[in-house]
Amino acid sequence: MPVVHPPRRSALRTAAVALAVTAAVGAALAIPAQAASTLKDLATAAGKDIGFALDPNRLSESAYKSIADSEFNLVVAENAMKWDATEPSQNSFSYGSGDQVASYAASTGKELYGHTLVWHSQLPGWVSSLSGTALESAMKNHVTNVATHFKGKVSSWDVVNEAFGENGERRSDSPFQQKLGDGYIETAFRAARAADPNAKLCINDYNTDAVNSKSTAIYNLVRDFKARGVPIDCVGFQSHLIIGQVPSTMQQNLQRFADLGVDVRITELDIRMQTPSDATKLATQAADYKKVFQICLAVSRCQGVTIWGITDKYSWVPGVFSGQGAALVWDDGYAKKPAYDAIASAFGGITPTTPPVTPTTPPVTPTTPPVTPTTPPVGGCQVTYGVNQWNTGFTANVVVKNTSSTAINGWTLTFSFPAGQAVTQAWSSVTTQSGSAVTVKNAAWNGSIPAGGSQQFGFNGSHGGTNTAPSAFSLNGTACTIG
Ligand code: 9MR
Repeated sequence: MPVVHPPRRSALRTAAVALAVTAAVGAALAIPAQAASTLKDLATAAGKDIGFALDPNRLSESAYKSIADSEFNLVVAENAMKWDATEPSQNSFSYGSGDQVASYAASTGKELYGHTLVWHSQLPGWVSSLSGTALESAMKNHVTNVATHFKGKVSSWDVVNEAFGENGERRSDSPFQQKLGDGYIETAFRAARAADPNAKLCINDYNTDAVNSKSTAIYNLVRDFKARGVPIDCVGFQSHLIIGQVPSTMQQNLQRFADLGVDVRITELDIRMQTPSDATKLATQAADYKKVFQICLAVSRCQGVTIWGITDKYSWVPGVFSGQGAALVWDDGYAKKPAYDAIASAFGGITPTTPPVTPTTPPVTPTTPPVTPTTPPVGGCQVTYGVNQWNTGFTANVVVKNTSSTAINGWTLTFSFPAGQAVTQAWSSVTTQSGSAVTVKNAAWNGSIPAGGSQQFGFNGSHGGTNTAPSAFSLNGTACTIG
């Protein structure tokens, strides 16, 4: 009976690290012991990722490291896994900085997001000088090597970044587009799947947050890939925004992608303003940050929000948009801006389930199963089983809703696979399988389901060509309806 541990986020380890570091930061900054939960605690309790773009060279700065450690459950390399860093000359791979990011993720219990395999920018000159099969082979070789190197560490990859132009046409200044034509995206996704079948594969872009020509072009690409069985699991919306301009159609946009059967994620959030900042602009920015988080919370397939850095001091914005900046959540001196509390309030009503920690709390290993205090009978439940599949594999996203009038504290969901499917890797749960019978217990942090509320988990699985969905689910022994 394979025992499947949650790979995306080891909740207990994360909680232990978070709380220990929170205490340390609190001491360093003289925050009272009963200081509010960190953003990481809040996001984790809500079942969402909260990420940041890391420059590993900044970890030697104690304020940077303290915030990085305590406020985020996901990390992405701001630059360290890009082509110019990982393959500066042909077939000569250098993973020094990327490995630093991966080690940081592992040592702090954070999910590691991969950015990015194929992009026209930060691309060494030797790549753009190739064409035809030489370029295609070099692209496949790059994808294969990098995805293989980080296999088992990176949960999701931005396989292709910024492939589209503003009017929905393919970007014309990409050597891949110019020399390989439209098919290069599919080639890259197939190579990534072959190299790391368990990583989720995403396409990522900017100015796609609203329903517009560019996002519709990506929507059409995803729909086409799904129809033809080309592997794709997720879509990233960079969300490099300007204060006062969170698109009114953003939630609708994310939802329409989710309805195609892919996960969605805000991948590079920052919200810039004309500098200098003032109280009014910062208040607008705070409200905008809150809106973006609320949108992700409202779309069940939205995996989370990644902020493109920590401090305004190191943001890319002023270097590119002259006279603009102050786009992040911590200012140049690492003070929290109003956006911090606004993000926390977006998670309002979600109480972190992490227990209070004492200095003597022993370290918790990632393999420790969650403690399920009680599993009272459930009055009613609904299960929504969403699947995204390819030849012999699939990713399932399962939402468990408590339709009764009493809260559930600790849950076990059982179901049977009808067609020989097997779970290979699960997250946000502890999942076991015996024959066709699957038992899913809540993770430590998602055991509570308020009346009318829901929790979700997911897993990767294999199938033999037929992937019929389970026909019945029981929650704590009670049969659920299927949503
Ligand atoms: O933040 C990154 C900055 O340090 C780099 O100089 C820049 C080079 O292109 O890339 C920045 O990150 C970009 C990301 O990789 C893709 N989306 C846009 C981001 C901001 O430019």
